[in-house]
Amino acid sequence: MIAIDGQRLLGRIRELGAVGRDSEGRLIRLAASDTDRQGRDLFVGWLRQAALDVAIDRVGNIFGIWQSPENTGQAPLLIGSHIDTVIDAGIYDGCYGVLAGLEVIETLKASGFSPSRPVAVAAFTNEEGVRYTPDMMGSLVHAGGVSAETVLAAVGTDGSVLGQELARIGYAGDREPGFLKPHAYLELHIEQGPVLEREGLPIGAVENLQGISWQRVTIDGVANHAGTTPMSMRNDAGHAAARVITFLLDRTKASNAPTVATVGTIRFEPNAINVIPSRAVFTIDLRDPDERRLQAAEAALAAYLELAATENVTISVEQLARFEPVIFDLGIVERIEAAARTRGLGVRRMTSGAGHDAQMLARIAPAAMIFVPSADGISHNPREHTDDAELVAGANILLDVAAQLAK
Ligand code: HGY
Ligand code: MN
Ligand code: MN
Ligand code: MN
Repeated sequence: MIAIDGQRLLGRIRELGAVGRDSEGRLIRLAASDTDRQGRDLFVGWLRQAALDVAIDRVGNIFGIWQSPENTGQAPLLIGSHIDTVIDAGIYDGCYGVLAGLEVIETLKASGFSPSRPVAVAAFTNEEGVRYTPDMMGSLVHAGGVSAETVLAAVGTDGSVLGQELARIGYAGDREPGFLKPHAYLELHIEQGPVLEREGLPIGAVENLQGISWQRVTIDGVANHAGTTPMSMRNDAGHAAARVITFLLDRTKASNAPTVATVGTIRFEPNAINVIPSRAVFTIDLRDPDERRLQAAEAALAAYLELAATENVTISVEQLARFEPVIFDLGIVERIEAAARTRGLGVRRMTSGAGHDAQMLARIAPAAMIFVPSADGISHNPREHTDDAELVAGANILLDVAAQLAK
């Protein structure tokens, strides 16, 4: 059985993981930032070294395509993920899947394998959604879920405009988004959760992915003096926010359902120790594998926001992203399981708690994901870790399934 060049893959993961460190050593490559450009430049350099055709579309999605005159008319097998990161990130989230995709292509090329169709690797723009919302943005455009114009006009948390930033960093490409219609899509990713490690399994065959609802809540009250204003006479945006957040998290925890709720950002205005907040702005990340349960959680939140608004404050909600749960292609899931067993690797089917580009590509092609374990289930954290042997094993499963789908 052919196998990937593990040292080359691991070396590239570490080399890309060193790009975009701030003065405190934190890894930050937010979409279309200068550090994102550095990561992109490194990746494109590797694509060119591998003699792949490089294509960049208008929203900055990068493709490395291995094609021959014999197969260039066929729909390609696409392997992808992302190389943008969250703030203070680990080095594996997204990058592992992109670099493993490149590694698989280089290994297949070197082995003399001649695919019946092109094989391409993609790094999609702004999967993380930290600077611009929604997340999985580049793959959503690729799948036709939103127009390039809408996305290029997106205003970031720093007031920047995505289209201008992509042009500034040299990644406003000329290809029309969606130009590459995949025959099938594969994504290899760290699990970012505790399941595989807890069960001592090296491979996850991901069969579905939970729905996601991102909202921004703005609560407006009246700034007043912290010392002179009786509690009964306050329009306290901070107190209302605290009540909504406590309700949401306590209710979700008490439900014992798979639903998860996160309030990851919050800010008060004027944000002074002795001023009753006039405004509170916070974001909500709600997820559930079941669409009905997700809708029920959204409805409960909406009802409570109505209630909170009676506390002399006004409340407005902006929906930042909303994606339904996704079921992946059973045929590919079965290939992943069979490939793992052939290599003597333990495997189980599982749900993805995290959002991924695969959930967008699943709209236009048969798609599935391969997971490898995350130490302590930690991710979106510099402690993110997966053992070298597990990283190589996952990439070999990607190789085997890719070879089958490209034959
Ligand atoms: O939020 C997510 O699940 C993804 O990592 N953007
Ligand atoms: Mn990711
Ligand atoms: Mn992520
Ligand atoms: Mn993700």
